[in-house]
Amino acid sequence: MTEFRSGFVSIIGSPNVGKSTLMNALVGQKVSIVTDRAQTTRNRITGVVTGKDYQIVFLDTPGVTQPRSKLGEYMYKAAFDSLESIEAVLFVADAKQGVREKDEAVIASLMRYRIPKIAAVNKIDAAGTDAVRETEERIRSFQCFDSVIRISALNGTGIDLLTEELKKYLVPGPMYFPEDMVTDQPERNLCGEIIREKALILLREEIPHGIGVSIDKMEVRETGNLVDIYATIYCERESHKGIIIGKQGKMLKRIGLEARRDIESLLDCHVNLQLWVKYKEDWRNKPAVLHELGYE
Ligand SMILES: Nc1nc2c(ncn2[C@@H]2O[C@H](COP(=O)(O)OP(=O)(O)OP(=O)(O)O)[C@@H](O)[C@H]2O)c(=O)[nH]1
Ligand SMILES: [Mg+2]
Repeated sequence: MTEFRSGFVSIIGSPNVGKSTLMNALVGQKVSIVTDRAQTTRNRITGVVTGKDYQIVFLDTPGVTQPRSKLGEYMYKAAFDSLESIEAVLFVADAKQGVREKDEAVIASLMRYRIPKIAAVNKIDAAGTDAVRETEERIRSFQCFDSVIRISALNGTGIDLLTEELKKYLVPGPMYFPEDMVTDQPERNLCGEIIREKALILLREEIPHGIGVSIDKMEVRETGNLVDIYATIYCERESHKGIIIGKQGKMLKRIGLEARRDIESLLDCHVNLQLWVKYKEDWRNKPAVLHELGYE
């Protein structure tokens, strides 16, 4: 019998390059939220892939940027702390954007860690051949990557190849999570993230970055197949409240409707979702609020 092999792989890169989309593709299920905006992921999110004789535990991390608030510092730390005691790091670049200064800064930071490094050149479906080649060549020129693989996290190109490559770095070890588990996030957190995703997608302008979601109560009704969820969307400016609620409450209703649909399929039951909006000045810099929203 072959020995069981396992290991942790951190997914690191600049904001918006497709790290969360990639983790969802690797896991085969949506465990991390995705939007077209930078700084969507705020926490380290675990995604688990289990095969007959192996298990890979992926850690999706917030895009690396210079922190501008206490929340930003927390996100930066979540990304780099994930590099402790792992088997490999998966660096992601966006072929459409190429290797920018900020991507180079991430690579430079990674070079300090003596762990195997794999690079994924993502979004090859949307970038021209020259852009893909240039991005790949530039990444190779750093000479710190064990391999560089072209992928499209969106349509699945190269995902199997990437998984095979990553399997090489697993070591004999335990099954860290039960084989049917795809993430260690409690349902409560997943629900909060789904609401945040819908709000980010539906709201434009400056507001989204200042949004936080707390699940205040989640209760199964005694009558059966129904869960009541009470959640609050926090914003950091008084004026944002009205925008999130919208004319005659339309925006909040839409956020609630779309979030409820996803939460129902996640929990596989009916959901009664009640959303509130509260203003908490500059909450991204307040340790107590950050703690309340799960950014510890
Ligand atoms: N065309 C194309 N778009 C992609 C691909 N992968 C991701 N995207 C898009 O890129 C955007 C950002 O994706 P995310 O997965 O949220 O990126 P991220 O790196 O996790 O972003 P942060 O969490 O903010 O750091 C979304 O609009 C995705 O749909 C891809 O392979 N091809
Ligand atoms: Mg992300």
